[in-house]
Amino acid sequence: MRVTMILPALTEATSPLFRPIKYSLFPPLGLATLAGYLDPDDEVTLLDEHVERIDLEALDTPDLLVVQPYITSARRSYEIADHFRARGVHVAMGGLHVTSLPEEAAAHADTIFTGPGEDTWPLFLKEFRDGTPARRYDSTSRTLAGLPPVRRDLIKRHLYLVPNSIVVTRGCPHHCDFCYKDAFFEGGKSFYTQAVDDALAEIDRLPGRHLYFLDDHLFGNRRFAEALFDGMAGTGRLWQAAATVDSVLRPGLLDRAVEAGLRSLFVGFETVNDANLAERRKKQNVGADYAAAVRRLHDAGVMVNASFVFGLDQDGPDVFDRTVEWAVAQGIETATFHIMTPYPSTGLWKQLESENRILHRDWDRYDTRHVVHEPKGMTARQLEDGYWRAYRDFYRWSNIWRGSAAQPGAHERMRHLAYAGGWKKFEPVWDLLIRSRRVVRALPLLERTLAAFGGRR
Ligand code: B12
Ligand code: SF4
Repeated sequence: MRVTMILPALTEATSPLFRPIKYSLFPPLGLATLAGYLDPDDEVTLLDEHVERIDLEALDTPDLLVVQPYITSARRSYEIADHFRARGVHVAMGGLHVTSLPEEAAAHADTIFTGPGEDTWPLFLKEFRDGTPARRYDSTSRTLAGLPPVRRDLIKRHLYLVPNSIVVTRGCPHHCDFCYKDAFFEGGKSFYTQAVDDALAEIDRLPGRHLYFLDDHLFGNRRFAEALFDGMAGTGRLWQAAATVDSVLRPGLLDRAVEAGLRSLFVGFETVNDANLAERRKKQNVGADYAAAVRRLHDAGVMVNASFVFGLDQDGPDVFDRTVEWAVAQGIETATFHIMTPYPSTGLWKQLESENRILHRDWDRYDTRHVVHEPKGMTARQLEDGYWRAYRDFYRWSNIWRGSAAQPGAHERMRHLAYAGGWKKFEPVWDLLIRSRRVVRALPLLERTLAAFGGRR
């Protein structure tokens, strides 16, 4: 059987003028995971539009086309799907956006899948080969036991800065109401892990030193995380991951992660306004000492990538300056800002829709950089302008210097300058690397920065 798998991209990621490095960070792990279930004699092509041009007319006609739309690439995904269906190809579509809006997706696919694919995808493959594929498969049984190895041989490693991305858990134990998670995992478990040995075996298959765990909350299951970190200790890996404020503050776990090679952590602080947290059901952050969490990470030699959301209902026009000021004063190395974006079928979406505050359904603009809802404490204009100002202010050289001065020692100050400066200030250099199609050449530099400056001295 001939199978083509496509991860379509939003327009910005394919722009000939400027391509932000973030689109060349990670390979299409979801599709490479699904490819693991195909037979060895199936012919598979895996295409990622974020890093390669896809000329639909020039592509061969496969027996099966697999498309994974995110909300921001939904329009392009449907265009690709329609094109292949017109050529008589069976189109299978699944993932986050399909799960949010199955009826919308079903108009462009022969078969749709809701939820994670590990249970439904193998069943579909069997039925497809038998000539009896269903129109829709809903995932209910959730396990990562017996997961076939991810087909990393299909990934064009040289096109990515972080080819070694990996996920060893699915979902998260929390229930923030703006998050994709509860809707995506509805109908079954919403947080589960691989067996520790399987996760360690998957890690072993990855070449080089650097890893990026894309798990929503790598520290979410303490027993699993401890065993994983113990298994990784002494292997010389350097890695980055995401976890919550409360898990960082819990004694013990962070130290084991650092021993195992953790060098930078993505933390969802979300807001400096406590009143927002309860409203958005981010209960694990309520009353948490954010400053203590940053201190603890810095003391352990871990850099912080802080994530913040603007435009929550308790935010006024002062939120941008307050957030940037707080982040700079803590010496946070990198920050990601987002405009609050209600994804269809989340709790937040349902609330705003019932209040008639959803401005439009142009999914292209649901990219967390455009205002798509009617804010409460400011105008949409103030929100969008404030968002861009926050990025400019946070990454100003004067603030990078100030941030570095807040670090505990000279070593950390150097690291701060190298990492924060390198990340945002050299975007044109990243752009050049992307164009030369050799992004992976920057990986040793990232590894050296993490190795030289990270960890406990
Ligand atoms: C890595 C990542 C990125 C990377 C690269 C994505 C990539 N190459 O795949 C980058 C940095 C480019 C990125 C960018 C963005 N991202 Co992003 N990203 C993620 C992240 C952290 C991990 C994705 C991943 O690899 N998961 C692991 C794999 C194994 O799971 P999976 O891809 O979902 O695939 C499984 C299932 O979905 C299903 N499945 C998927 N497709 C199909 C198809 C079929 C036929 C079947 C059967 C099953 C199936 O089976 C797979 C195996 O279980 C997720 C968070 C998350 N936990 O998913 C956010 C996430 C996907 N991103 C999100 C967003 C909003 C964005 C941005 C708009 C953010 C921004 N402001 O820039 C951009 C634009 C994305 C775009 N191109 O349109 C949202 C999506 C919301 C939505 N409803 O679509 C998420 C969920 C984060 C969040 N919490 O809000 N992102
Ligand atoms: S902690 Fe993060 S991943 Fe978990 S539900 Fe909240 S936003 Fe989603």
